[in-house]
Amino acid sequence: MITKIRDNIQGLSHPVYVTSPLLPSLRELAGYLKAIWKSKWVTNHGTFHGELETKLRILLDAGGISLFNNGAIALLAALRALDLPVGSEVITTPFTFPATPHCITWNRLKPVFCDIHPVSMTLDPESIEKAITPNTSAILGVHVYGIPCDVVKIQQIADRHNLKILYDAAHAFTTEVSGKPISHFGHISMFSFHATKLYNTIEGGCLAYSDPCYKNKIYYLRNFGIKNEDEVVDVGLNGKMNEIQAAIGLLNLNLFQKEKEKRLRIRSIYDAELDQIEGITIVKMPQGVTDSLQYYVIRINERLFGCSRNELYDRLKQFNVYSRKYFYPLCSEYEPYKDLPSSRPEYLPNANQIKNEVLCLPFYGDLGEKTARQIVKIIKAIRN
Ligand code: T4K
Repeated sequence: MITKIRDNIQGLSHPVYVTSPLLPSLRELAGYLKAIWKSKWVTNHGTFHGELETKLRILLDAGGISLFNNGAIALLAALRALDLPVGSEVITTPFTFPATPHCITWNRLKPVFCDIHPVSMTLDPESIEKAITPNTSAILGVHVYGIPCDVVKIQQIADRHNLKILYDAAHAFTTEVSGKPISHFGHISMFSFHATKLYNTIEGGCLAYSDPCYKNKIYYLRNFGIKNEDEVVDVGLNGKMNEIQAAIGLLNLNLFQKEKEKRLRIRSIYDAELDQIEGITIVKMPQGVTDSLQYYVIRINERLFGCSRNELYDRLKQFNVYSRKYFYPLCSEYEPYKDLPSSRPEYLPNANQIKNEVLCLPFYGDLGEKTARQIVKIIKAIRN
């Protein structure tokens, strides 16, 4: 397994990435494929699609669930479903994947970046308050790494200013806050089922909402606005999940709990070893929050650790460990957004600091406990 020796540190024999998709067995998948082939109903709200929507609605305890072909299109449709005035401002975080602000912009809305909390790394309620103008229509929070936004304070702010709340819960599948499912907060939540997510349909995602009024609206937005063969009632796009994706989703519903257990074991190895290293802070869930186990994130204090996050990231690669710097750079630094007034670094001090500290380590069930221990050894050796 171990092939390279550099500076007396043993590297991994093959590249190890930040994640690896959870896949059902080919034998089980073949059974589903046979059924799809037999029926010749391959997409457009098929049987497996319906079955998956029902099962997810129960699992996530949501009033309604609408499946999508990916998380970004789901988010795009969710913003549209909120009926926000064109050109109005949507307050969001710069510490996220580009899909978040892009969906705002595609809806002809204006993203306004707000700073994040120094510990939770989610939207800071105080910064939200300061960013509100008469043109603000909504708050789009991201439960980054599955850490919930300050949902209670955000609700209070939204109530005071009559704003809609949308949550990008791409990383927060099955997260609960004090026993309450994460999708119970805000008007609509988006979950991503991309291959890199703990629960996946290869590509896919869904919207979850409590108010049944969104069900029809989202249905039309997902399928060209088609109501029936004679009527098109909205400017919909094609966001439909196909039957093969839904079949993988059904099979992975049987696997994701086991995957969580395996990840818990990997997490405990990392926790036990990394907690003692000066300069490393392990990102942990706040009290009362169930961990979605989507990412294993550490923060590097360059002064105490002895090298920067970037140096650690580069050195790890030399040992076949491919960590990721999610979310560096900030979205506010990307070409389409860098000139926005809200992108100025002086308004986003926490985000600008945190972007240089975070590192997502390889984290998935099949990583193996031995490899996790070896990764820790490599990190310790790099530090010394
Ligand atoms: N909002 C947030 C907060 C998000 O994080 C995301 C997506 C979205 C919205 C949009 O949801 P989707 O439309 O994607 O459903 C990856 C994922 O593609 C993306 O879904 C995810 N967030 C983001 C954080 O990570 P990249 O560009 O980093 O992917 P990539 O291709 O570099 O893959 C990362 C690693 O995963 C690879 O180094 C190896 C492993 N991998 C990847 C793929 C695709 C595999 O082992 N097998 C694979 O098939 O974006």
